[in-house]
Amino acid sequence: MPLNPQLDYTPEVRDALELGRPVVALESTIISHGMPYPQNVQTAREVEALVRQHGATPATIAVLHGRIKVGLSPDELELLATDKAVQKISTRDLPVTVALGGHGATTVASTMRIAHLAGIRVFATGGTGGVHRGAERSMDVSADLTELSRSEVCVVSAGVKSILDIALTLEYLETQGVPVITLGADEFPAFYSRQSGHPSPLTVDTPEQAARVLRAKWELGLGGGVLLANPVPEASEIPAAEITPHIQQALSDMDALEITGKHTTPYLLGRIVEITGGRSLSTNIALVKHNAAVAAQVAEAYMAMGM
Ligand code: PSU
Ligand code: MN
Repeated sequence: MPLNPQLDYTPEVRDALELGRPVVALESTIISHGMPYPQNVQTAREVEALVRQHGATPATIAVLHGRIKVGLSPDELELLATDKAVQKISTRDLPVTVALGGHGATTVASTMRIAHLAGIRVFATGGTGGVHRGAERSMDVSADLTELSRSEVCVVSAGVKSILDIALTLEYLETQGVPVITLGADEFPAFYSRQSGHPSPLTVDTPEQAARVLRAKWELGLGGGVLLANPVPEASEIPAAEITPHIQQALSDMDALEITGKHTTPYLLGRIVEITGGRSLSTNIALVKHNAAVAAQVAEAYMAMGM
C-alpha cells in the first residue's frame, strides 16, 4: 500500500510501513489529558520502548500545527505533555484542527481513524471510552464506540472504566457488530480492576489467536474494528470493591461542578488520582505498558500471516 501523503511519518515509522513490519499505533490524549506531568511523558517514552522491545515500531499519533503526525520526535512528545494549547480532539474535531493549523491530542476514536489512513492495524491504549452512566438522558456515548464499528483497527485496552456504564457499553458494541474479546480471561475487565461483574462476550488465549481473528474478520470483508480487552496485571490492580466508592465520589464531585461532554473523562481520571493518593495513576501506567506489549505481539503475529 503506498504511503498516504496527507500524513507526516517519522523515518522509523515510514520504513516499517514500507517494509511491511509490525507497527503499533498509540494515542496522545492519554498524554495531554489522561495523566499529570511528568508521568505522562515518561510513560509515553516507556510505552514506545516496550513496543520496540517486543519487535514492533511505535507510532504515537497527534496533530501539530495542523499536520497529522504518525510517529513523534522526543520534542513533540514533550510539547504534547506540557503545552496547554493542545486540545483533546475526537473524530469530529479532526478537520477543524487540521484546517486551522492547531495542536490536537487524538482520542481512541481519532487515533483509530488516522491509524486506518496510515494502514496500521493494531493500536494500544489504556482504556476506551464508552456509554456514560446516565446516557439514557445525556446521550453521552463516546465516539470511540462509533469508530470501533467503522475503522479496521484492533484496539488493545484494559477494558472499560467503571466510571462508565459497562453493561450498556457492551450492548452498544454488540449492536454495532464489534467483537469484544478478552485475552486469557472469561470476565470482561474494568480498567483498574480485573473483574467487572460482566462475562466477556468472547475470549482468546493468545495474541496469535487474536491476530487470526483479525485476519478472518477483514478477509471476510467484515469491516470495522475489534476491541481486545487485556486485564491489568494482578500485582497492579485495584480490586473492584476498593475502587468503586472512589469512583462514586469522583462522579458526585463532577455533578456538583456541572462538568459535562468532552471534559468528563479527563476530570474523572484526574479526580480519581487525587482521591486514591496516586495509586490509580500507578495502575494506569502499568496497564498501558501491558497493553503495549500485547499489541506488539498481536501486530507481529498479524504481519507474519502475510499481507
Ligand atoms: N480512558 C483512560 N485514559 C484516557 C482516555 C480514556 O483511561 O486518557 C481518553 C482516551 O483518549 C479516550 C477518551 O478515547 O478519553 C474518551 O473520551 P470521551 O469519553 O470524551 O469520548
Ligand atoms: Mn462524551
